[in-house]
Amino acid sequence: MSINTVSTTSFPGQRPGTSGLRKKVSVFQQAHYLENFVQSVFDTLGDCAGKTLVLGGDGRFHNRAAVQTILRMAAAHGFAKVLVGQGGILSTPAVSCVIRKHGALGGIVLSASHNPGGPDGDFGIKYNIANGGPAPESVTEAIYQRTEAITQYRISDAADIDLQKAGATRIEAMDVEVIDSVADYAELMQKLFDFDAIRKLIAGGFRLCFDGMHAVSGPYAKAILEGQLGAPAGSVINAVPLEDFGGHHPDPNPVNAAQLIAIMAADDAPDFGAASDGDGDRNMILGRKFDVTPSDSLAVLAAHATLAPGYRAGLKGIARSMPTSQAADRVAQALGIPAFETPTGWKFFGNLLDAGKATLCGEESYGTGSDHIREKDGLWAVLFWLNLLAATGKSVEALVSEHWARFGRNYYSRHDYEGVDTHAANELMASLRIKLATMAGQDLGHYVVDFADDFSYTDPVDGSVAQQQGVRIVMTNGSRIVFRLSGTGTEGATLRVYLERYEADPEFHHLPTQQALYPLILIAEQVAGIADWTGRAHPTVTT
Ligand code: G16
Repeated sequence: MSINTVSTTSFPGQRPGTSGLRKKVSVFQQAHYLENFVQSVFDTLGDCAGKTLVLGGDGRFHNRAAVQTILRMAAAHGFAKVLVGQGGILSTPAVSCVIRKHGALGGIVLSASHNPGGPDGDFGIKYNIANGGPAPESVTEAIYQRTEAITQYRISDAADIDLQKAGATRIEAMDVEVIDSVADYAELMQKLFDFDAIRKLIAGGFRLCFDGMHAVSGPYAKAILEGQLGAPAGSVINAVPLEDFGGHHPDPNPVNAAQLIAIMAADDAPDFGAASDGDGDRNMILGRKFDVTPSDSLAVLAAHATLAPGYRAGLKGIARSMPTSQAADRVAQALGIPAFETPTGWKFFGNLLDAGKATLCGEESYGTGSDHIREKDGLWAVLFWLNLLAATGKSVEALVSEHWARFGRNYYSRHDYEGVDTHAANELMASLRIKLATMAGQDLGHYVVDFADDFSYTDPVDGSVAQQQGVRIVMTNGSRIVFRLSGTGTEGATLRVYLERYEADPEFHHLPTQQALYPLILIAEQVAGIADWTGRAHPTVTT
C-alpha cells in the first residue's frame, strides 16, 4: 500500500446547494470529480490525525464505488478511524446518530435524497459536522472555495475492502470498522418512545403499512417495526434498497407513493400508513383514507409531545422553515414557548438545537425531527405517531381533526413547476421582487396584502445572515403565498409555490384542499405571471 498525490484541475459548479452537492451520476463518474470535492472537504477540515469519520449512503447507484474511494482518501488524509455502514448503507439520520454517539469529527453522507437513482439518475455528497448536522453555510462555502482552487488530491492505492462483513480492518494506518447500519439508531429510538405501548397496540390488532420505497429506510423499518415492535411480516413494503429505487422516485408524497396511497384508501385499509424517502430522513403520515400534511404533523406532534417518554419534560421551542405552514406557531403560543422561522434547509435548525432553543423542528417538504440528532428523521416521526396513537387510543384522523377544532386549520399546499428554464425562473423571481415594494395594501380579490418581502434570516445564535430566502406575500388575515426556487434539483430550475389559508371555523375544516386554496392559487399564478414565464398552465407536482 502506498499513498499517491494526483494532479487535478477544478470543476466548475461544485457549490453545495440546500443539502450538499447533487448532480447526475454521469457527472460524479467523471475522473477526479468526486475526489476533488472530497479533498476539498478534507482540506477545509485541516489536520484529522486522531479523528474519526462516519461514512455511509442511501445505497443508490455509485454508492459503493464512492465509499471505497472516500475510504482510500480518508486514509491518505490521516484519519485515525472510519466507521462505515455495512454494505455502505447508512440512512441520513443514522449518520447523524452515529457521529454523535461515537464523538466523531463528522461524517460524509452519500445521497441525493428523494431524487431518482440509477445510472441515469442523481448522486450526491454532503458533509456533516461534529454535532451530527449538515455543515453550515460558512463551512460549505469554504469547501466550495477550495474546489475552485484545487490542484491535487491524495489517495491510497489500497484494494477495496469487504463492505458486507461487519468488523474491523485497516487501510494504511487508518482503522476501518464496518458497523451494523441499524443498531445505534434503533437503540436511540428505544430511549425516546414507549416501545411497550406500541407493541401492545400492534398486538391488539392495530395494522400499519410502511413503504420503504426501495430506499434506505427499509432495513431500519423491518428491524424496528417488524422485528422489535411485532408488526406482522409484510407490514413494511418495498423494503429492499435497490440502486435505482425500483425505477421510482423515492419521494414520500401522495404523488410518488401512489401504491401506499391506494392501500390506505381501501375499505380494509390499515390504521396507519407511512413512507420515507431515499435516505430515510423524510416522512409522510397517513391515516385510513386520510393524509396528514407535514406542517400539521409537526403541529400535532408538538401539541402531544409529552406523551412520548423522550419528551416528557416538555418542549423548549418549535422551529419551522419559513414556507412551512404556521400551524406549529399556534401550538407554540398555546404552550408558551418560542416559535422560530428559518430559511429552507435543515442546516438552519442546527444552531437552535445546539443552543437548546428548540426541541422540535419541521418542514413542509416532509421533514420532521428533534434535538435527538441533527437531521430530520423519517422513522422517528413514524414512531412518534405510533406512540401518540398508542397513548391516546385515537385514530390518525381523530387526532388531526381534534387539533383543527382546537387550533384552527391551516389549509396548505405546494405547487411545483419542475424542469423550468433556469433563465426564465430567475426572471420570474426578479420581476416578483420588483413588485414587492408596492404590494402592501393592495386588494387582491378576497384578500388584502398586509406585507410582501423577500425573506431574510438572522441566526439568533451566531448572528449569521441568509438573504433572498423566498418571496412571501402575506395577507391581512394571515393567509400567505410564498415563491422560491428549489436548491436541490439537478435539471433546470424548479419553482415552488407555497399556499396557505387559515380557517378558524370548524364548519369549514373539511373542504378539499385545492378548493379551499383556489382563490390564493389564482392570485399566485397572476401575480407571478407563472404561465407567461414558464409556459406551463399547471404545476408538475401538487402536494
Ligand atoms: C433538503 C433539505 C430540506 C429542504 C428540502 C427541499 O431535503 O434538507 O431542508 O426542505 O431539501 O429543498 P428545496 O426546496 O430547496 O428543493 P432532502 O430530504 O432533499 O435532503
